[in-house]
Amino acid sequence: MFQKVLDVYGLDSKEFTVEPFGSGLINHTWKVSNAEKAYVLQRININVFKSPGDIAHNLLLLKRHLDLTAPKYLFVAPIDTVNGDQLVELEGDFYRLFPFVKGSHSLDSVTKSEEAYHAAKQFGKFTRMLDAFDVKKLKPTISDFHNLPLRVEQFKQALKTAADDRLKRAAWAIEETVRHLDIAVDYQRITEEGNLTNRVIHHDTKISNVLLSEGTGVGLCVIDLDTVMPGYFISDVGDMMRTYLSEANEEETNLNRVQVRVEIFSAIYKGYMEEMHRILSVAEDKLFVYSGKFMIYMQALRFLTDFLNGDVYYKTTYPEQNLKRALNQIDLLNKYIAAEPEFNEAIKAIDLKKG
Ligand code: GN1
Ligand code: MG
Repeated sequence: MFQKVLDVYGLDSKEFTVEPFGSGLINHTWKVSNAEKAYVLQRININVFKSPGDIAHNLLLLKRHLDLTAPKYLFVAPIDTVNGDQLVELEGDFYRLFPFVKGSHSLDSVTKSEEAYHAAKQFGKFTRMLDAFDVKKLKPTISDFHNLPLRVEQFKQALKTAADDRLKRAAWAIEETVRHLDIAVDYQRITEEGNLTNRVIHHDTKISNVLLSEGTGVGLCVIDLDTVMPGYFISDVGDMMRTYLSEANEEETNLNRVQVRVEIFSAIYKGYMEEMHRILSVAEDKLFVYSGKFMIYMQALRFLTDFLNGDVYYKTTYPEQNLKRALNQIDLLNKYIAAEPEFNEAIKAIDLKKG
């Protein structure tokens, strides 16, 4: 398979080492490298991304826009094949090849505030650089991806169809998820009031999706652009809260290790808002703290729904993994809510010189 795919790019697989790369739950990723050159090869999960062509379409439009408006901005778009395509179809699967950014590295977890700051700055910068781009031109690569009311509906549906033993094992998680339904009610109100603007949003802002300079640790760019599509800033900020505040991630089963670190919250706020505070409306600013609740809750719902559905969406390596992930996210949510007063104080202490 590797040879056939690399052929399309004019590369000889015999000259490269190919090894699994990264830790994504959806696509398959490999690093293709030798002493001189390095690439990242990815197979798109077409059960999730039903029209891979839409991803290529979006990235091409964004690349053209940035080539004109910000040629120095590092935008890691797929490499063209020898025929000038951005996507390769092979035996029903779809592949892309990316350049591996020299002198870069990525992290699997946030240990220091500066890491959160640089990452948040890169995600803020990404949306800011594309502020003048007509977001309506982008296709939703996964429809209703962060539509919280729809995720609630899918959860309710799963409750009706789940196997009895799964319902039993998930009883406490279900109770907690129902208890927090007000977060979805808030979302409905916020969107109905028209307080959120559609922007170019990344939708997967985990720390491993930012490349940092190997030498200085400064942010270089964001990667993993499959879910770049129209959306609300609360998705990107919320996913940073979800994945940076605790050093232990969603796989952690010892919930004592799940924490929310207020200094990391401040770093996310500072990094993101330094780029975005002139762009976000006052109504959007006020949703900064809400964004964490929104994303953590939605992820808890999604893991729990997948457990109830018999683990059909997320890759798993042991039987109750999706339930454990849901319990982790519920715990994180409860800790997040308890820390809200501290978050609000932290925001007040940061001076962004709004203007
Ligand atoms: C999936 O594959 P990965 O790890 O980039 C998921 C995200 C979830 C995340 C949870 C397309 O992302 O929405 O937040 O798992 N992506 C998709 O780890 O569903
Ligand atoms: Mg991803």
